Amino acid sequence: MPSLEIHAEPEAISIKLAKTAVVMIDMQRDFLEPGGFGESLGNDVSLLAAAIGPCKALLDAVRQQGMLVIHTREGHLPDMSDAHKAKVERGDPSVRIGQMGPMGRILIRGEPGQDIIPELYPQAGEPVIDKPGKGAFYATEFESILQANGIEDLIVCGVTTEVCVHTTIREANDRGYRCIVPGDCCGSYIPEFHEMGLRMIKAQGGIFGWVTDSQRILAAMGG
Ligand code: TIU
Repeated sequence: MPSLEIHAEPEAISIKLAKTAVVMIDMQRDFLEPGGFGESLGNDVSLLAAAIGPCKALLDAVRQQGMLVIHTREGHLPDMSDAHKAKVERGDPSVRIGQMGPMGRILIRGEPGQDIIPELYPQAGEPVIDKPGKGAFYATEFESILQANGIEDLIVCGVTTEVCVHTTIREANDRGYRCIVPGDCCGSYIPEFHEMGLRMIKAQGGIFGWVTDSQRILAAMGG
């Protein structure tokens, strides 16, 4: 597989396709559709819809290149033994984690709401990481999959920019992975946090990583 030079801020970055994974963070019905966890927290979930099209275009292109695609889903075991009290009892949501909503029990593995939206559904063979926390590395097999595949760099997409995407990028950065973030493939319920989240990644010489967009990645692939 070839290398690619991707235009990005704070500077262009060269990646080897065979050593780069595309990570789709938590593109789940619980965050993107009404009646799920995101809405229970008081959010307007329609704000995340803009990321779906760019993610789909990127997925189509990287699958054609044969790149490794990994999906994550935030969620807990049905007995909630992996859900900290501090998380479950947080705030004043309309429906708490584990309680029944229109898409099944909120943020519980195996429930319809916890699954990935149909538009971005994983293809056969693509790893799906169920994670109890905000970051993809905490209490999951994510890093062992990266290591087994010789992955050095990550293209990180998903929701929400300043929560699970940022936590994963910070975890990855500390473990030596270079993170490239197409901003239009991410989204937040709080638009200014999306903007600031992207600025935080690329500031100070790229303190957490590189910020680009789906068009610049597709252009680098010749598409
Ligand atoms: N609430 C919020 O913005 N996000 C989360 O709770 N999880 C993820 O970001 N996936």
